[in-house]
Order: sequence, then structure tokens, then C-alpha cells
Amino acid sequence: MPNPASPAVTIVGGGLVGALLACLLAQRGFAVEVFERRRDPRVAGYAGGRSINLALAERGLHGLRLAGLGEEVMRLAVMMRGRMVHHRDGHCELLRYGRDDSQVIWSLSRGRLNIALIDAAERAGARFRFEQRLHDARFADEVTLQLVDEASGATHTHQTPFVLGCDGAGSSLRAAMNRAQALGERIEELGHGYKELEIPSRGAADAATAFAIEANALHIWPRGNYMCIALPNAEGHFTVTLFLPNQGAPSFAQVNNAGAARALFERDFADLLPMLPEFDADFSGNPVGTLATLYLDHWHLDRRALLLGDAAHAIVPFHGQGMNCGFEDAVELAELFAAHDEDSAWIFAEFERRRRPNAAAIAAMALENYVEMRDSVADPGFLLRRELGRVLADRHPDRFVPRYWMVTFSRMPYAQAFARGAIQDALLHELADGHDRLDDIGLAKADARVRARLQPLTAA
Ligand code: FAD
Ligand code: E1W
Repeated sequence: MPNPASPAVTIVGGGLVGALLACLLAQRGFAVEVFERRRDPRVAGYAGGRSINLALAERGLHGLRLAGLGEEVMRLAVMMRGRMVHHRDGHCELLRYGRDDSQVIWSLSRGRLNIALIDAAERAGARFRFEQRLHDARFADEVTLQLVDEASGATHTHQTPFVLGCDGAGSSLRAAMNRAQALGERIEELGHGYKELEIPSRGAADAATAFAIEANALHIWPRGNYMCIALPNAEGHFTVTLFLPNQGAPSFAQVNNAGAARALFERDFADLLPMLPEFDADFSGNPVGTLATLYLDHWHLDRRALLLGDAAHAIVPFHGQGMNCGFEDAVELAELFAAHDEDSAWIFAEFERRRRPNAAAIAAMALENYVEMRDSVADPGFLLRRELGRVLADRHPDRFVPRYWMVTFSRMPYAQAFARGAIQDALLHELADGHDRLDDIGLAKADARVRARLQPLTAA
């Protein structure tokens, strides 16, 4: 039960990060109140909009386990063993993500996950106020939130010593903070957008045969400057996402109606198109989403407001880590609140100090991964380095760990994964540049360099 002596915590945004944070804080005895713009998804059905399915990896799963949701979430999830690459000529290959089925990722419905988190937070004592949209905030000695009741249109205020902003990439709290004190906001548009389409379930009674394509994989159709992906859903359908430049050929500027889109798919995604029976309606009805990286110089306004999750550091989705990173934020902040008696200014500054390098690292890695994802034709040098990387990873499993593994299957700080990845990449260049074949590269020299440059992870 909430301890009446504990301070009240006000959260704006009851999405994935806000609901997990509410749960973790309520479990630690805080009196939590969450203002969420949307209707209660348990009553209204989930009006999630963006990205219906999400990939959950070790970092996010850890946060869910701490909230007591590990088992419930596993029941809602579909295992993805690897990426299934669909080549232009129609043939597919499964590239395993990890060593075996202990290193996999999970596909989850955003809506069902959000509901599970809201339920758990309420069970722990948090209070959700739905259809309450933050309109503005005034920062005096206390914070005054101006909220709009979306059902009636009425405006009311809520006073609180401090507020936690989990209201996503388009954060209203961030805008209000920025008016009080410049946050140094920089938004870097990727110049590519996305559109969601659906592969329906085959409707078979037996879940094992319900999937139109391999269920336990993340499907990718890489086509150079653009691509499609598909993530399985527990009910047997897949959410397909087309990622495409906004300008140029082909682009969303040019492919701006169902007819043009159909022509693009007939040419470039011929095996996918027949699985999309509602293609025209999906393409016409679903919006083009924008993709950008958000950089801020400040995540908090002294003791009065802190941003976390996408509100603080939205990233492009190509590593499938935005939610996972936001869940790490929630865990870190809840631990700081529970372990320290310092005032909120100290906690917010410490949170920012710990999380900023990691948010910056995953932002950079997510951008890099887009190029690797969509380029099916890799140059020979890249292929040789990748082959050598596999050999070194086999020979030094404690030292040479593929960066994707460190990001996806471990909880090593992102900044450390990024730095180790850079050392590994430099090593591969030193050893492989100027060679055409793996056999020409001296492994004794390679082993010595790995030992000199990469400390064992267990000791790190
Ligand atoms: P959100 O989930 O956006 O939640 C914000 C909440 O605040 C919402 O409930 C919203 O209604 C509410 N809100 C907004 N404004 C107000 C207001 N003014 N007043 C009150 N409430 C408000 N991440 C992964 O880890 N794996 C993936 O596979 C993955 N795939 C993705 C694919 C795409 C195409 C995209 C765009 C993103 C993907 N992400 C993925 C990233 C992930 O969606 C985000 O990182 C995650 O949703 C961030 O959670 P959040 O709670 O910070 O923000
Ligand atoms: C993952 C939206 C999304 C989500 C993802 C991933 C990708 C490409 C995208 C990265 C990946 C899981 N990835 N997949 N295969 N290689 N890298 O691992 O979440 Cl576009």
C-alpha cells in the first residue's frame, strides 16, 4: 500500500514508459498519479496508432520482471529467433540473432503491453486519470499543470512540487519546460517515413498454422534505400511496416496513393503483396509516420520537472530499442527515488548524468542500423570483416562480443556497448584491410590484438 508519508508523484503520459514508471514507484510506496491524454484502453480499445507491434529485448524484459510482469508478458509474446531476409528473387534466409534459443527477442502488441502495465500499476496503488491532456505548465515555487478534460473540453489545474514527463516524442511538458528555460532542443529528421500495413491471420483454429509466413522471426525485405519489415502478433497476424524516403524515387512524395503503392510493391515486394488483402485500404487509411532523433541539452528543470523515455530522447526505430531504453530509464529513476533522500533536483541531475551517455549511444547505433538493415548487397570488405568477426567471437567469447548481442541480449550500458563495438570494428579493419580471404589473415596476431584491446566482459 502507498505510504502516506511518501511524497506524491505526478506523471504526465501513461504510455509504455509512464505506466512502467508508475508501477515501479507505486510498488516502492509512492502515491502516484498519472494524467493520460487517451481514453482508458481497457474500456475504449487501444487507440495506439503508431507501431502496433514492438520488439522486446533483455533490457525491457528486465524492467518488466522488476514490475512482476515477466511471466504475464511472456504469455503475450511471440519469440523471434532471427531476421528472415526476403531477397528480391523471392528466396528467404533466416539469420539467427543469437547463439541459440536463449538469445532471442520477443514481439509484443503495444496495446496489450500498455494494458498489462496499467493494470499492474493500479494494483500497486497508482491512480490513472484518462482523457486528461496536458495543455501547459506554469513553473513557480510549485508546478501548476493545465489539463484539458478531453471528454468535456473543460480545463482544470493540478498543483505538484514536481512532474515527470513521459508524454512521448511530441511531449507537451517538454514544450512547456522549454518556454520556461531553453532545453537546447534539436530534432534531426531522418528524411524517411513509415507506413503500417497488415498481414491478417489465416484464421486457422490451430495457432501453429495461423501464420502466413514463419511466425518466429522478424521478417525483412531489404531493398537498398528502403525496406519492409514484419513482426508477428500473438493472434497470428503480422504488422508490416514500409520504411521509405520522403523525397526522391521511390518516396512517399511520389508513392502517395494506393495505385502507385501497388505498383511499387508489385515491382519490389512481389512476394509480400499477395499477403496484404487490405493493401489499398491500409495504404490510403494509415498515416505516414515521421522518424527523427531528438537531442536535448537538458532533461530537467531544476527540482520541478524531468523528461524521460521518448520525451527526452526519441530515436529512430531501427534497433528496436526505443521502448527498451525507456524502460531502463524508468528502472533507473525508480531506484534513485527509492534509494535517496536527496531532493528532486539532485535525483533529476543524477538521473540525467547516468542516462545521457547511454541515450546518446543507442541513438547513434539505431541510426547506423538502418543502413545495415536495408542494404542487402554488402561490399566484399564488409563481408570479410563480418566473417572474421564471427571467428574472433568464437575464439574469444568473453572478449569479442558482437555489438548487436551486447545491445540486445545484455544490460551492459549502451555507451559501453557502443565503445566496445568501435574497438572491435577498428580491430577488424586493422586485421582485414588489404586482404581478400580469411585464410590470409594470421589468427595468432588477431588473438594477441583481441587480448590486448578488449578486456574480458566478466571482469568489466
Ligand atoms: P509513448 O509510447 O509515445 O507514450 C506517450 C504517452 O503520453 C501516450 O500514452 C500519449 O497518449 C500520452 N500523451 C502524449 N501527449 C500527452 C499530453 N499532452 N497529455 C497527456 N498525455 C499525453 N521500441 C522498441 O523497444 N522496440 C521496437 O520494436 C520499436 N519499434 C518501433 C517502431 C516504430 C515505427 C516506432 C515509431 C517506434 C518504435 N519503437 C520501438 C519505439 C517505441 O515506440 C518508443 O520508444 C516508446 O513507445 C516510448 O515510450 P514512451 O512512453 O516514452 O512514449
Ligand atoms: C531488432 C522496427 C524495428 C524493430 C526491431 C529491429 C528492426 C530492424 C526494426 C533490429 C534488427 C528488433 N531490430 N533486426 N535484425 N537486425 N537488426 O532487433 O527490433 Cl526496423
